[in-house]
Amino acid sequence: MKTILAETSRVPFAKEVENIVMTTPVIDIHTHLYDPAFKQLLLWGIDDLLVYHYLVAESFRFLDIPYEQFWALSKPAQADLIWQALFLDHSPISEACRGVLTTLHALGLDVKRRDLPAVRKWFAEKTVEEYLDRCVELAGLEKIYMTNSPFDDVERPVWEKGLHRDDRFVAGLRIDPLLLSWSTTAPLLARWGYQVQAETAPQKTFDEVRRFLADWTRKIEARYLMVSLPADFEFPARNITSQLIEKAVLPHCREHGLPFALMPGVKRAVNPQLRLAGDGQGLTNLQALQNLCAGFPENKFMATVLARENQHELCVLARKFRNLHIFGCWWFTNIPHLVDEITRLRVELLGLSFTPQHSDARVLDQVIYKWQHSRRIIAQILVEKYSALAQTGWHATTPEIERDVRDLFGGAFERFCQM
Ligand code: RAT
Ligand code: ZN
Repeated sequence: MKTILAETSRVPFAKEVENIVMTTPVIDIHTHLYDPAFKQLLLWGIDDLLVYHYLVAESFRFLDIPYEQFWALSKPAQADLIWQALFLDHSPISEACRGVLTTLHALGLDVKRRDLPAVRKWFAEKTVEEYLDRCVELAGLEKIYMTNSPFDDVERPVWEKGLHRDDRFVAGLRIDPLLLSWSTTAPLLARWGYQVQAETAPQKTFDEVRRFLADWTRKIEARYLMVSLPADFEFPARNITSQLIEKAVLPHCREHGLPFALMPGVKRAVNPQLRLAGDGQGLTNLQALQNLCAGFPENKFMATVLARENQHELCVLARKFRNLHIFGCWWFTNIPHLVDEITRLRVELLGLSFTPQHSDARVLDQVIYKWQHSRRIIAQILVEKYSALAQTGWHATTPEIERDVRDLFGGAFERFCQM
């Protein structure tokens, strides 16, 4: 009798938690989407969904055409090949394939017909404005963080000319070329009027890099600075990356009260022939992150790591340093199995003081599936955790659960930024 009662009282409770998690608005703290003012930089629609680099990599497991021949094709022709290889010739059960179908289904399209031309026709009738509203609504987004690079030749002129901004989009200043390719970036900065020297780096160079960062922080109203880092990243180290971080990036972030987001663990261009799809991952020595958090307590750091094997260590680091905010299941870790594992690790070690997910969407429509899939897993974990509390006699109330979910979906992150 007791068990039956416990079971029946659990069902409405689980439903309520699920409902809160599925409907609480999300602040998506890292994407590759753009404010529509950037025109063609904001990708959307079925062909862009199909040529997503996650799917390109998967399709080459089956395709036997030379890489160059694939890249020479038009986008719809590439999409046709990927559709054939990954959706028609085999069942689309990988996470990235499933994502396309979750998205189409949520939009009300009949995926069982397997009718790509009909899907294309449906998209052709949409305008970007109405479609953006629809995606934001279906994904339940409150804000979308962009990845903004002054080093991108298409993006930079838009900022320089000035734009009327959509206030759903906020900026993150991405600085990979500055920190990782100094020898080619220094001449660029010099051309843009900053007095930097590529070979020797006197204090004046670091001051000028700070001036560059301040100019762009102001121009785009950046909320944080961000870099992805190779798996062998070390700090401190006798190299220009380390010096630039210590003498330019960190003082800049302190002065402007901005977090510095590090994303270590990527091995760029493991197979260059796959282009954007050719990056791999590796284990990082997180001592570097520890050194940063411990050595610069006045700075705020954000981190997400690519290797599964680094996830536990990252949680432990976050327990030690309140100037570290961990976020997202990044890229190859954004698969249900690892989202479940990593989110459990984090909840059990950190409670609610982290951000479980970001979408990393490159194509607008992807926010629909990335958030739907992640929300389901997060809901399941929270149901279990609140149920475990209930067994002690501690019943989380609806307002408490709503507060907790708001924290996980951007509240904790925004508080961290304001600290
Ligand atoms: O997840 C991705 O789409 C990757 O290509 C990367 O963009 C990664 O997220 C990054 O920000 O470097
Ligand atoms: Zn990214």
